[in-house]
Amino acid sequence: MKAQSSALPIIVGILVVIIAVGVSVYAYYQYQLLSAPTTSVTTTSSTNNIQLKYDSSNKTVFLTIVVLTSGPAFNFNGTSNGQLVIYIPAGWSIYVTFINQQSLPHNLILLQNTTATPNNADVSQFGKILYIVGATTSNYQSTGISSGASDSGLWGPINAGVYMLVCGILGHAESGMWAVLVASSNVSTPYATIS
Ligand SMILES: [Cu+2]
Repeated sequence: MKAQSSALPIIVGILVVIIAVGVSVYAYYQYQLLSAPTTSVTTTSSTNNIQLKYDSSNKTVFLTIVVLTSGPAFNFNGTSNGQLVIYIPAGWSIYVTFINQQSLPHNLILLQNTTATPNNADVSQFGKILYIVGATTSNYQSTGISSGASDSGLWGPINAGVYMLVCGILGHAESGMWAVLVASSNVSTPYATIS
């Protein structure tokens, strides 16, 4: 009995350390995934914000969206259901790099959405498709990039508004594969948040 009672705090301590390390690695990985090389780097005032790389002279934000094998099945950078919100200055463009690490194909669409959340298997039923990476306007419902592949595109300039980033393959956005993009004149430095 004595050996058991003295071992318990050690086991609990080890578990706490393992969980803390795991959370830290996960947070750092998400930050890295949202970062891409560019000519200018700057900081934002809030420590909770994720800094994005951008080139202010070209009014371009560099965004890397990765479909991970960990986390929610239908995810962008490990997030789902609008958890990821990206803020850019109105009138700027996005150079997006889309990477799929899953065996299931996926694509990435900038949608001028008309509903707060996806409510149809076909993304064109709740918004207007503005830009696509990994598919075309005629095959986005079934076509994407395959495992390990990446594709990129320059989207914009993007007018002030609130948009959705979605996967266009039937049912994927409805299953959680969507994020939010806000273009606003109130934003001077691009950043992102994950709730
Ligand atoms: Cu998908």
